[in-house]
Amino acid sequence: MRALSLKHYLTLSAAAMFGTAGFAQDAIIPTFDQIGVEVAGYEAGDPVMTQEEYAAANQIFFERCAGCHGVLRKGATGKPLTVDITRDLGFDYMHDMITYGSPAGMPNWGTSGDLSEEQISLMARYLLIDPATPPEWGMGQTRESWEVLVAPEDRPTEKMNDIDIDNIFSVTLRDAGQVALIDGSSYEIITVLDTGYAVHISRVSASGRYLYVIGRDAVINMIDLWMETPATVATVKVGLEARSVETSKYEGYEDQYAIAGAYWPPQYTIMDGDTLEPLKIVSTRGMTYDDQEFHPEPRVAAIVASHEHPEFIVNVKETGRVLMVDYSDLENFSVTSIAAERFLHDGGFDSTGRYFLTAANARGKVVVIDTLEDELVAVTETGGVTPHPGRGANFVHPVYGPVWATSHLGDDSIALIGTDPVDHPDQAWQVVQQIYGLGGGALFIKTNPTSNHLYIDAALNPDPVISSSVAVYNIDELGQENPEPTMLPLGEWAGIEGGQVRALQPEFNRDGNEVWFSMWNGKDQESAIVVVDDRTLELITVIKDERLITPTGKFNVYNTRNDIY
Ligand code: DHE
Repeated sequence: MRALSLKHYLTLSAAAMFGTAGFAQDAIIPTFDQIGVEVAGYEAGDPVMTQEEYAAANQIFFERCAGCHGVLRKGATGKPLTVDITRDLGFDYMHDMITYGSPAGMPNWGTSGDLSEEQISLMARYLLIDPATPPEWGMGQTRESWEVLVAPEDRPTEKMNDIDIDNIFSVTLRDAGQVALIDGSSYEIITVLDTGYAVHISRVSASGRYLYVIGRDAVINMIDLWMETPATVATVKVGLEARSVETSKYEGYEDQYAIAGAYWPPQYTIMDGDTLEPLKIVSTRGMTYDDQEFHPEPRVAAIVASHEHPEFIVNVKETGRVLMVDYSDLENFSVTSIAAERFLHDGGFDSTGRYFLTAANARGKVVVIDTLEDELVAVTETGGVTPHPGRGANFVHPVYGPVWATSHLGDDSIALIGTDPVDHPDQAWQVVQQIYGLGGGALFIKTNPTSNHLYIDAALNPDPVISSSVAVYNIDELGQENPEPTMLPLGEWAGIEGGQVRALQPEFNRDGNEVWFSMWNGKDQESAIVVVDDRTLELITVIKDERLITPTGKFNVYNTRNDIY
């Protein structure tokens, strides 16, 4: 059953990324005897597939498989699928694996009806031939894609609206290729803006004026919140597939630079913070941190902006390196490469903003980086399966002092990790307590400095009651033996008919007294946003609007720009 929910998570890399993006569809297709594999129904001299089948298989692979296995199939969250492995495993093994899935998280594409028998046979054959390499995306293409819609000199010199900008929520409308800006005070949609495909995250400039959003297709929109109605003032495409964007936050460099990380090509791009003009592109290809073998596809995962130095902190997934990218001199450019752990994914700061805690998710660990000293402090086993913190949650534990928490995609455990090496040195970077949410499939966890509550979703749980509910712990009760969470039945409160609603990503308002949840449903079904009173845990309102198509991530301007979570 868990496979179903994982599939929901992974069926995301869109056609927009590669399928029609200039990807070389013609390939030299070997015959079955050339690859040394027998497949019933085919002669030894038959090609493994036709050119048309190859094009169709490329599309399916990028849409369904690349997020986990990697474009070059070197493996990350999913197993490696290079031909030395797949030819040994053989056609029948892969056919069965694609059909039935595995308890380790491989979705059951066949028995779920997502792929037809014909498509499964095609994909099992496709895996027997070398992966297609999508095109590179260098400065030429990046500059060509760059567009300034409103030049800095034509933008307002003061705020032209009476919106409380700090309390705007930027909400991803995933399958619509849009973001909605919602006023956190009136719950009204201020505007809906077209963006790249399936915006992954929103980040805010240090001043709070500009909002940057990045689609999976690596298109960035820079939105000016001072305009009468906030609108896009610049766009650029930094690759074919991407997940992260951030802006310079260090004193003296506020709003000066933006950075985006790409999954393909594996690289990051530093841009002018006012116009998105691309200034520098740096490849992340290189050696894995441990066995020091070359990796051709080390994807850029989370990026945060240091408060201690003029640096971006860049997670490189496959090589397991955290890069401290110094943006103070882009000509004489320097990067400190910290050997950490493989499969770095998401993460956030501790409450002081000095330490960056990030999940090496496929290794079940959290890596801690000291951003003042630019060094690795700890690699901590979380005790759960596939930690997935989002940016995590910081609070003061009644017994152990300051902690940072992560939930897990693969089980219901929540790890609380001590973050105070000065007053609680024995607990620092250790799991001090494990508590439990509603079930596996948890993606995000959140609290706020003004709150006594810790919220944990279970958005990918296969049970619709659990996936549409959240667990809430009273922080001051965490010192008791076996503390129990309260379950909030958000799905019931939202009153949505049809589909499997997933309550996703708690996000606080500016004042920290309300918490918002996306009620994420299918593209053709009703979705909503549920707003809960943090102090009473009662429903405040349900935001419904036909424009709210597949809302996923939500980012409150104030909390996002100040790293409050
Ligand atoms: Fe995310 C954050 C990658 C699937 C919603 N996601 C991130 C980050 C990365 C990432 C690297 C951290 C960015 C940062 O902080 O700079 N996500 C991936 C994937 O590779 C993956 C597993 C598969 C894929 O093909 O994309 C994936 N993510 C999803 C989803 O299915 C989600 C639930 C819905 C959606 O909109 O696509 C989803 N991811 C999010 C959200 C965040 C995120 C809401 C930001 C959380 C935060 O609070 O900062």
